[in-house]
Amino acid sequence: NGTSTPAHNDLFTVNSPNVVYTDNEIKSKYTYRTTLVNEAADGKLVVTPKETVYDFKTERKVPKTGMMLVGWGGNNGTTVTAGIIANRRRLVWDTREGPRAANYYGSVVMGSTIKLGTNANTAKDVNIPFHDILPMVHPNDLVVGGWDISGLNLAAAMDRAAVLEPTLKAQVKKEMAEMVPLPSIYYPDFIAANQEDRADNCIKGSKACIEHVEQIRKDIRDFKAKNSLDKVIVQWTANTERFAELIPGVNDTADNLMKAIESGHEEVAPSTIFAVASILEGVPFINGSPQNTFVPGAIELAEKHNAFIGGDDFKSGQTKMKSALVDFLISAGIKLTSIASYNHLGNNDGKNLSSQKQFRSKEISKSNVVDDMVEANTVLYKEGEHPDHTVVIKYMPAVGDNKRALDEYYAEIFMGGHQTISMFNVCEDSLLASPLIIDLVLVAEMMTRIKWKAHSSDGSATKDFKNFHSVLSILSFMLKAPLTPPGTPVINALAKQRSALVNIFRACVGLEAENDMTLEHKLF
Ligand code: NAI
Ligand code: DG6
Repeated sequence: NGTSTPAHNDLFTVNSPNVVYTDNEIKSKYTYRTTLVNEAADGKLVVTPKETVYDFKTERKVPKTGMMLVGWGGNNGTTVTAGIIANRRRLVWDTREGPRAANYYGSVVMGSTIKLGTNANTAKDVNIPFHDILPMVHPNDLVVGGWDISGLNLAAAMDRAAVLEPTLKAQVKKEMAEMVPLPSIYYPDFIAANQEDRADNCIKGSKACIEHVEQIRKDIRDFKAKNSLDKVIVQWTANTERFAELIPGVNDTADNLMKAIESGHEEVAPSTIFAVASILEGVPFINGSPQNTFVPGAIELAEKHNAFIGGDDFKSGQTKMKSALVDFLISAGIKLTSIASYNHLGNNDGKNLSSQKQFRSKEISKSNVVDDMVEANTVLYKEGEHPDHTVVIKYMPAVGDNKRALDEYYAEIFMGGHQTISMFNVCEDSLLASPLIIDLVLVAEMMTRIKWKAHSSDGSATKDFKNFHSVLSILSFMLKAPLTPPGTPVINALAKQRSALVNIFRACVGLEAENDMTLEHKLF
């Protein structure tokens, strides 16, 4: 269960004076080209190309990595765990449609490719698995553990989730039965009252306290030591909490948040306790649910400790489609005027979301996902103008994990005409979310091994190599409401999110950002 790879066996090497390989590192020099726009006194725009030269260095040793999930015994937690075991053991199982084999479909890292370049002889594109662009952890090597307020072992919890085929479950049952979630912290006011009957595995105390932070820190350290891990990543895939109230003096700064925890303030959520514990332990923490875990004080704490955080809310089925489709409509010059999004589901997530305060957290994260695309198109939309956007979620136990999402997109087209797109999207919730959990861990881990330095004459030079900003906005592709460093823009458009991820990784091996000009095929 988990191996340590001493050095990466590169699929390719870059032949350039800007790229140096040492035993331990890949070093690249990369020229980042942007465009600055100034408004002159006469109102005209003056546009100046800008270049900044960066050095990147990437650690080549792939660490033995642990993934600790909060909410391990839930639908996502059990499905991702069984999926990793099935892949590691290359399992094949029977279904009524024939045999099925383990795969990582739906993981951008494991299931998609990157164009490396053009074949020097045939001029055809050469594409490589995304996973091979940098020396990344393989998900089969992840050691999985975590916490849950429900004490069922993972085999029983997998049965409760009712997601996977019985023929697959039978093959992983023995291994999963030996996995038991650690007791967790449960503050009943933060999740729906209808979850109370599964809360049988709780650490004493029903509001924030420093002992809870210390217990979670100890759990992380013990897990790391027991499994001889180099690194651990913690991820929240537990129930959606209500939003915590933002109160000056309580959660507005790092110091106030720590004082609020010490004094047992009622507005500190369990997810924030996990975030604080991870930050203090120097372990990346990712929030896969929509609540405001990262209150300003938690973000400041992460910055202070140079720790990585990412969030919020996995972008799996309906919203992923939305962030691709709306980008297409608006970038095609079609004026989207309303989006009506309805979905019903019957899993425990849906049960929790049938409570108004928890639904409100999800409604917020699902509603803001088109803002950047609308704001960017000043031809179609006046300042402040926005398409109508409604989000409805209903709990229908019968459909279980097979969420049904119905969306109507209504748009104005040429000469007063209308285009209506109606979509029926069956999103097998946990099967779509599980690969995202893996991607978030793999990319977050990779980011802990990349350092940068700027050497430039425009004042942005840095003397020493540094980490990326604590808030890992590079994870946006997998998230509905991407957290970004304070004061920086949020990108929701799916293609832009992917392009940021791919191109930052390319820069680390000294390759130009992917562009689709293909001049080599257009100029003869
Ligand atoms: P689930 O309800 O099956 O699992 C959540 C688990 O968290 C449960 O086992 C519960 O006992 C546990 N839990 C609750 N509070 C806890 C705490 N304080 N500490 C430890 N464990 C705790 O839900 P599911 O389907 O696995 O989803 C998990 C989360 O991911 C939800 O918040 C959901 O909204 C979010 N999400 C799910 C997506 C999907 O497609 N499945 C996509 C986007 C977000
Ligand atoms: C229903 O909206 C419940 C939610 O937890 C979603 O299943 C989850 O957030 C995934 O949403 P989406 O919009 O990414 O499919």
